[in-house]
Amino acid sequence: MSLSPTSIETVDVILLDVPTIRPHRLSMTTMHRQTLVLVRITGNDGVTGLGEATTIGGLAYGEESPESIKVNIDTYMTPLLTGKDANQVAARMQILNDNVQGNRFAKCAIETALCDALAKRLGVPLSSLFGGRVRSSLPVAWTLASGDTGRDIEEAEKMLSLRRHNIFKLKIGARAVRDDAAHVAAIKRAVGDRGSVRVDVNQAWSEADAMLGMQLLEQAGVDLVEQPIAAGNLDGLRRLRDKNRIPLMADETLHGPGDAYKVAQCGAADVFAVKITQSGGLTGAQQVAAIAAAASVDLYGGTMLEGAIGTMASAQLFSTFSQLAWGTELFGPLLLTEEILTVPLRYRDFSLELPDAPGLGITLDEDRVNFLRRDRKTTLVS
Ligand code: MUC
Ligand code: MG
Repeated sequence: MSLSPTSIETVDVILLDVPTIRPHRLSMTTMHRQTLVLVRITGNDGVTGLGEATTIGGLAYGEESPESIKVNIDTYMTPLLTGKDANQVAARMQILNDNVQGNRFAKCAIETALCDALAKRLGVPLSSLFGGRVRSSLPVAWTLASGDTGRDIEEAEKMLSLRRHNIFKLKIGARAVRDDAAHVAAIKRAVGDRGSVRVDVNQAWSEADAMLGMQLLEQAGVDLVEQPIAAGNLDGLRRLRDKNRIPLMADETLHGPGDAYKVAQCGAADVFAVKITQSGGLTGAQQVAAIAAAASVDLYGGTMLEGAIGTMASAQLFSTFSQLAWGTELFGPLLLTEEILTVPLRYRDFSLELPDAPGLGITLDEDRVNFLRRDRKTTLVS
């Protein structure tokens, strides 16, 4: 089947401010709300593709903020896209990469929106553009990050009884190592063999802290330690791996295939947390997975706590990975108080199910989106 060229007419970026269901504490920030960055690209055939460039905590986590993503797309990327063929996704991304340094999250949202629209025009799920699915549902972890041990245990019990999650990732690193280890050990004792307990330190430890922390966590029965030390310290990550049995996962260290290659070559991680945004898009994330496969590194499907669009875009790609040994953490929409889809994503039996409809397979609830958008007041007035 051949597609006739479709000219890109509009690229819209909107910010939605959505409260979280409880404070979400990471070592570098505490979130009370999430700012979803949504991108819509519409062609002259009237087909619209959706993408998302959401990050965590303004500039606390990554180098792009919601506001910088919007201004950079509006000012620099949209003029490179409008009037060009929407169906030549690789050509569109090449022009962006030739003219715009960095800005991986923004590029991810644009690539996702172009792929969503192309898959809709072809009448296939987005996963078909990346080789097709090898699984129709994905295991989904839940992050325990209330900051309170008792509350975290209650939350884990609730998730187990709902059969929503049996993999728990604990956010640590803000407290002293021994205090954090005691908090994790109490949760692991409560969960027992009913679930997997893992930790994410978000770079907060020194190498010496990490050496102690990983030993205490291994004794506590923790299955995986994510990004214990600074993103750029590959030698340190390798030394930690050499001296500990507990598997080590790289997250902030990975910004696309170039980093994945270096980490694999240095032997700095047992597992890659693949994120579509940090990888600069779906193609970059697919390349990270290919490097992992070539280097016998395990995979985990990561999140930037995106809403439904970024979560489903990630799920569509991760469904094509031949191995996904550590599952995913695609729970972002469940952390938010507001639903922005006409039909919510389907979480059940500890997994997220993939829809069969074309493209991302989701439909935005435009009334809710309009209600939540940051510029609503100006929109109403103008
Ligand atoms: C991260 O560092 O992995 C993923 C889950 C969560 O709670 O935070 C994110 C970011
Ligand atoms: Mg992480």
